[in-house]
Amino acid sequence: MLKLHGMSRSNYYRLARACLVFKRIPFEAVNAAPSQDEDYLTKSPMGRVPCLETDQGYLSETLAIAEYLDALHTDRPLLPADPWARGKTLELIRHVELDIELVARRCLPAAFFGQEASEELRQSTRTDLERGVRAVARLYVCDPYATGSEFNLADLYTFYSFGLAGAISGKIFGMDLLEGLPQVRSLLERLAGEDVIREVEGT
Ligand SMILES: N[C@@H](CCC(=O)N[C@@H](CS)C(=O)NCC(=O)O)C(=O)O
Repeated sequence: MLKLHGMSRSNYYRLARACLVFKRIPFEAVNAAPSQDEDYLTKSPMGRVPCLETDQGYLSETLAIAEYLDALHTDRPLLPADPWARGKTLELIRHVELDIELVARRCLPAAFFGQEASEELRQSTRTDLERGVRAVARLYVCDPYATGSEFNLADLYTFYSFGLAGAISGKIFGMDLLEGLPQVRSLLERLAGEDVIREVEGT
């Protein structure tokens, strides 16, 4: 049986967990924290969570895990089969991850762990976040789901990335990340009611 290593505090772990739940693939949850121990680095080379344990070995990186699960079980696809729709879905996912989530994360230690963030870091983070928001605003369809009529992996990335990025930007800049993205605000409300998210979030 597949084993998902990670901890529920991690938004990426919950995202990977949501992929398994959505696809109705049985798995065992293994509690693990990020670690630079040699043993853990053989499973996840940057020491991050989540990672997936399979009969063939370990797989890190949530997008790689999602694509693996989708190829392993073709029922209930996470990514569209149509090449264009798939490309557009992955394009949105990458921009959400690289230009929203990872940008906001620069200020995560200041937002949640009492560390200092210099004025320069705050400024560059805010500028880059605003640019990321303008970028994804051009890509979201939100009719009713992130990329159109079907729920897919972009919806899961939206839910799990915007939750964290919104919390960080609210705390550090007093900024409402969704102000320029009313369509995403409504989407997030809809997504919170999806069975898969309710199951993973325990709501
Ligand atoms: N790109 C990775 C990011 C995963 C990630 O950043 N996980 C965090 C927990 S939410 C972590 O393990 N951080 C520890 C670290 O970066 O050393 C993925 O898609 O899985």
